Amino acid sequence: MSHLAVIQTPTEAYKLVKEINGKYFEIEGVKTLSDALSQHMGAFRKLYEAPSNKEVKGKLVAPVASDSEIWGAGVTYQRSRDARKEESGIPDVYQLVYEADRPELFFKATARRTVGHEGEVGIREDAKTSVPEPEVAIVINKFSELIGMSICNDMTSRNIEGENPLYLSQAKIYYGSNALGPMIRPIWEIVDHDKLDIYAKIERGGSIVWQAETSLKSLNRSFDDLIEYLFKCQHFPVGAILSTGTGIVPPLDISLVAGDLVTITVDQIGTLINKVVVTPEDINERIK
Ligand code: DO4
Ligand code: MG
Repeated sequence: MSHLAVIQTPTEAYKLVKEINGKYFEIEGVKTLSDALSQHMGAFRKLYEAPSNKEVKGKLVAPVASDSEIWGAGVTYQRSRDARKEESGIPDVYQLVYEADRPELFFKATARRTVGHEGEVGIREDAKTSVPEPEVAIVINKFSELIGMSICNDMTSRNIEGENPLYLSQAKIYYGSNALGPMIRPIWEIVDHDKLDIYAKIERGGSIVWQAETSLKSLNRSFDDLIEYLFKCQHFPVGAILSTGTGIVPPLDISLVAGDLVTITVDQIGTLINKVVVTPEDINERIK
């Protein structure tokens, strides 16, 4: 078993390596995830699978390159549709998009806005209720080929989106709102990649306050369909990462608080764990 991992070394912020049993190895001719996603899958796979004994040391970070884009798909599971209808003052838009040919696709994050495994995810200080969205992320190259799969926590300020769907970007994109990782499993190593099980839990003070599971079998869209729409009238010179939507949503009385631990496990892909902190309204003043 192997993964595409991104590590931080003293000289490279986002170095792409091949992970085997916790050790990282150089991929000859490929420095970053963007290098990998700028070539056809066949060509990249050859480089990835070529034996390498050049071990590299570094700190595991989110599996992105400095110029990566992370997008989200929404209302792709029945549970997500029902939860949005329940929380929203304008429920019809969710029913309509669930049934429409065109999926909901939105811009979610850049590399700078993404934390990796064991990084801190934020809840907006000005939100009343915040939830994790445990999702499978697919990694797509420039030629719209599916290269691998990872795990995304599409953190969401629930009451802000619920107040008005036009507030979606504020509910979804803020400091600490995206976690991705721990690594990317190459698609050619995954068995039945469209049937994987997904588990999530929130722990508070050592106790589980919410847990749920679903399966990609309940995804209402195919990956091919999502990729086709994402690439319509768009150019992704360094590929893209698409989080495919959540099939598990906590009930309305569960909201994240600082100190919570969110764990998301996807079969064959891995386990992403993140601690929750508050993103202060004046974060811009605090980060100099
Ligand atoms: O419609 C709003 C966003 C939905 C979403 O992020 C999801 O279903 O996962
Ligand atoms: Mg989502």
